[in-house]
Amino acid sequence: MAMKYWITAALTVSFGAAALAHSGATGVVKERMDGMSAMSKAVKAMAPIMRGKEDYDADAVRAAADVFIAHAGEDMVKLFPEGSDAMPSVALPAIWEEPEEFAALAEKLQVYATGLKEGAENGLAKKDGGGQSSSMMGGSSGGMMDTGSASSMMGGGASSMMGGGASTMMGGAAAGEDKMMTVEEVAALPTDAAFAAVTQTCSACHQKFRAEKN
Ligand code: HEC
Ligand SMILES: [Cu+2]
Repeated sequence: MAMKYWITAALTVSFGAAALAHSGATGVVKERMDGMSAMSKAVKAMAPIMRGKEDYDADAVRAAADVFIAHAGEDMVKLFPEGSDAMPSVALPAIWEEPEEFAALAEKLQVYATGLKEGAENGLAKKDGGGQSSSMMGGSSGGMMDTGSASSMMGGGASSMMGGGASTMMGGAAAGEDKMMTVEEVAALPTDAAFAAVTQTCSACHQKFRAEKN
């Protein structure tokens, strides 16, 4: 269920992007589009790994995380100077009407991508080969967000994590609720859940601050 969920999120992010042409974009608009496109490529490159279709590769995860980190936070925000929404940009004026929320999402991307990088050795929640992540699965059940420990975040194991916890968390993120995890909390997640948290942040921002199509 949640597996399907993050795959959908990843595809939305990357395919939504592919359709956009940025012919005619110049200056900061071109610069931010290039940054976004680089992130979209990184998301696409991760998809087969996160699905378990390719061998897990922590170095590749860290490389992708670095791409997100490089284009997030303040580095992203500064490429959106007030009023820079003329064609061919599909940036919405909401960016400058609610600058704190926009900046918070850019920051969230930075924090989650940093957590993704730091937890790159965790591996996928569901994997056959008994990697490190299996040791994280046995914890007692507990609130997802109220403690920072990996075991309580895992609740009753991978299935409850992926079935309930993650989707609740992601749903909250999509709704723009601000329950932001810390770097440490994200780093304690199975890597596919951390990746889902990252791509959900992309989608949350696009939903609110980017026109659907150009
Ligand atoms: C804080 C908000 C925010 C976050 C987070 C964000 N984006 Fe964007 N993204 C935008 C906005 C706004 C635009 C539209 C820019 C424009 O047209 O001027 C955009 C545009 C894009 C585009 C189209 C680029 C083009 O050439 O026109 C792609 C692709 C994209 N984002 C991918 C991503 C990915 C992948 C992530 C996450 C890893 C992400 N974005 C995170 C706000 C965000
Ligand atoms: Cu473009």
